[in-house]
Amino acid sequence: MSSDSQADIIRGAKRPEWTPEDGGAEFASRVMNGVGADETSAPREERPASRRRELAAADYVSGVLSGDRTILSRAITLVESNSPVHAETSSRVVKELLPHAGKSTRVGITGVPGAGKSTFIDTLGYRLCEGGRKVAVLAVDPSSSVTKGSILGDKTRMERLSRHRNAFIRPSPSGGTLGGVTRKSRETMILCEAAGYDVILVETVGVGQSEAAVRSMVDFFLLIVITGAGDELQGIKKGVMELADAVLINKADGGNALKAAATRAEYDRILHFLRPATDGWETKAHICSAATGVGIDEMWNVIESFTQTVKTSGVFAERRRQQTLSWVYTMVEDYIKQKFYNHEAVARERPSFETRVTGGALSAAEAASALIRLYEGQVG
Ligand SMILES: Nc1nc2c(ncn2[C@@H]2O[C@H](COP(=O)(O)OP(=O)(O)OP(=O)(O)O)[C@@H](O)[C@H]2O)c(=O)[nH]1
Ligand SMILES: [Mg+2]
Repeated sequence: MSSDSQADIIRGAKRPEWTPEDGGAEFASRVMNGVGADETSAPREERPASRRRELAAADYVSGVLSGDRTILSRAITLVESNSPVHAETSSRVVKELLPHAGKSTRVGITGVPGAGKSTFIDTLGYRLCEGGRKVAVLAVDPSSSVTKGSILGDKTRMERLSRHRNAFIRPSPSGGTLGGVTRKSRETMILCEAAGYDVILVETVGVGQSEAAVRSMVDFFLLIVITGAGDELQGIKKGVMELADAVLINKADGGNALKAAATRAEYDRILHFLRPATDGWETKAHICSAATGVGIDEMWNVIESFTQTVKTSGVFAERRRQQTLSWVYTMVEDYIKQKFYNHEAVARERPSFETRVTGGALSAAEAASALIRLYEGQVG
């Protein structure tokens, strides 16, 4: 690849022509396109056999365990696949890797667009990698089937981290419902852990719906905000604040530094009245600049101190148990939802029901029960 086109890619102006597995050695970790919906249903064996030999479950397992990032990428592509052809191998791989997973610190990061989530991940992740940790970055974006590969633009923001040999960056899987995306992200997390990544940073990309999903798969949930109290503060839903184990006021640099201190006090006041997200842990506000690096180490110290506290109290293990259970039901719900919306009669009749409901001819409850009757095959 010429250095020109590489620069284009880094600026986000151009998509790389390589796929995760074929990526050049110039990138220690590869920011890859998500698996597109069509790509998933048209599996990879369509590629020339010489380039893409099918791997058996055992090859995936041993490759991931040995930390082979090419195999790890392929294993993730496998678990992200919606194709029934891959389902069996995929579930065998996950099952065999499960006992080797679970030892990382899982951190979810949310915040309004532009708050600096990606920049924070770049700065923190790079420091952790330099300190000898292995960092995997995932994104959860339920809308990514539309804005496919949106994290690619984040390459600009995670440029330093993406080049570090201890880092692995994986964009949001695309296609399907939030439940489906959550399943894929959880399984991706397990594969990364089995490959030796000991810090998993998950960025929520979609606004509004992915917070709870990400909260349900991480140990520590961080809300990144920017300076300015009052109106801006009100813009953040109380519900999201209640999920957070820390609020981080970013961009505390230049003329913003003083304002950040005031914002922090304001958040602390509000947090004081909210129910903490984690038993035995008080959610507090902190300050950093992801751009200059001020406050980043302190934030990591908070995360470590959190982990220690909840491990000692047993809250950590209990949360992970609950998360595993909720994972089961997320998958069940996802399955049922998909069946419902893919049901022929339901799909055919939905537009007409929607017109009648919005036009006032039917109540919402009537439309719902009629659709359910259709689904259950009862006429009338
Ligand atoms: N001054 C300053 N700018 C920052 C800081 N952190 C991020 N930025 C800038 O803020 C903009 C948004 O940063 P991102 O890291 O992309 O924010 P994000 O929250 O990931 O945004 P989305 O992924 O679009 O939701 C970029 O122009 C960054 O350079 C900071 O600490 N200080
Ligand atoms: Mg971002």
